[in-house]
Amino acid sequence: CYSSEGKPMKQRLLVVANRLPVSAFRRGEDSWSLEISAGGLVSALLGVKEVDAKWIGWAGVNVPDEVGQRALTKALAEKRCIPVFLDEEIVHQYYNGYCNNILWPLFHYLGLPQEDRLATTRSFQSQFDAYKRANQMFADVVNQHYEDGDVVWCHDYHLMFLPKCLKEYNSKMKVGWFLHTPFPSSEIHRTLPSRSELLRSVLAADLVGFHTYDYARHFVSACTRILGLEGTPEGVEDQGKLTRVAAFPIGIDSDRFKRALELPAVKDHINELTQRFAGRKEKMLSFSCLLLVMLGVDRLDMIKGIPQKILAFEKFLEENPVWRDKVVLLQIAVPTRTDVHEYQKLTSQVHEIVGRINGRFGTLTAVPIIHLDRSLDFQALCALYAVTDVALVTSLRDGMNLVSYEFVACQGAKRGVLILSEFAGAAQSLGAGALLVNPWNITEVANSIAYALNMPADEREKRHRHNYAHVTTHTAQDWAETFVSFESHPPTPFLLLADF
Ligand code: ADQ
Repeated sequence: CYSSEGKPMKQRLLVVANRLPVSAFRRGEDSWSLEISAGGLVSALLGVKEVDAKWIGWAGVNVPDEVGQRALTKALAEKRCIPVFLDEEIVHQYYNGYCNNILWPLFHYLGLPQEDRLATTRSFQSQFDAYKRANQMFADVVNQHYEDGDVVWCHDYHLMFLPKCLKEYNSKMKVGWFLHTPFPSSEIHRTLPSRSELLRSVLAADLVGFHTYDYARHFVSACTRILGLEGTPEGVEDQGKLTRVAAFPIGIDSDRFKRALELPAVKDHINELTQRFAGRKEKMLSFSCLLLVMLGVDRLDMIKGIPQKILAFEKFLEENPVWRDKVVLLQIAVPTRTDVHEYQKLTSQVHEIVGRINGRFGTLTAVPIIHLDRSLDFQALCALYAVTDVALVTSLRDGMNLVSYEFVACQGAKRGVLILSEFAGAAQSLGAGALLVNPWNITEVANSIAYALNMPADEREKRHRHNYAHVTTHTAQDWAETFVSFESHPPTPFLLLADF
């Protein structure tokens, strides 16, 4: 595209996600304050060159009145954001219901909560109708702002119905869809009552992306087995129309972490943490550092396997008495979906297990587990990653898991060990450097903790070097750029028919 002066024009990109990258707080009838939430997706898109991106999504607040809606729209425009207004009822049915109660557990192989299963079955249809209505509302807003030549990039399981709605508005619109969670085996997907409608809606997109080849293959298998369509090396074909399917593993903005470690405030944090655990100093085996900290940083969600991780740590303490007062597990868990019964139960369960283990192995001066139900600011998080000796990422399933990447990015000096679930997408990229574990097998995880703590320095160095090279060369910016420029530079087809 060229401007009237003959200069190349930036490609316009409309990013559509359930949530905008800002939180809105109402200060008066027509006044709002906004707080940017700097997530992976935001920094990924900030780094994409030659693209002029705008965000479309829900601001996370109910704004029933027109005055408030107009004022919020204006305030958001300055941040290049465009709101979709959803009322409380639709949020309840679409977001809490269909997205978080049905698709999220299903895509992570967790099924539905036993006691809610029948209730969910009964309310399924009304929640799916709300899901479609909400997706149509997103499509209406995209359509109002779309200009010829724009690329529309839809994100995640909340918006699987969106590609179809958009193509109904304009079949020439260029539409991509990316899933941040795993796409499960077709045997799991086929249990979903709306299985075919969702697949067909996604297939309306021109390009469909996943974090790993396995998820992409599962998706293609679901289309061939459930819809009877043809899988090709490039994707899925339906009556001559090809939807390209490919793997686009996400990364992080590793430079942001490197820069943070140079900040005086982060260095102060690191010193504070080092002193905080000074009482546990002990020169152990291969570690030249004196502080033995194991770290878990997760959203407090069933998929993250927090209870399993803590039970594995208990097993490790049980079987390795020599380490009992020399190692501490810091588990930082940000509460999410706190109004949902299952999540409240998870929180109590974690508190109960931590209390029991601390009672069992703690002393008057120290406890083996420090568990915090809270979020940490970016600088504190970087400092924690930097002082950690062993990171424990034991998700039961995870689309990718960026915490494992962030830990590696902050370990320049320390060469700490990453223990990583084989069920996290990250296992495919960091598998050669990490110790891979089955998070359901607490004996295996406990043995890996012991192995990590005793690992010779040269092995730690080798493993770290592998992971660090990957994290710093496969960044969030590369991820976004590859997806957006896919049409002009498609990579080698990866799906061989023999694979499915
Ligand atoms: P999430 O499930 O949120 O993302 P993850 O990829 O680990 O999982 O990202 C979590 C982010 O939240 C990280 O940037 C981390 O630093 C931050 N975070 C977590 N706990 C925190 C705490 N206590 N304090 C402060 N920050 C905290 C979904 C999918 C993932 C996929 C991403 C991106 O579930 O599998 O990797 O999207 O596609």
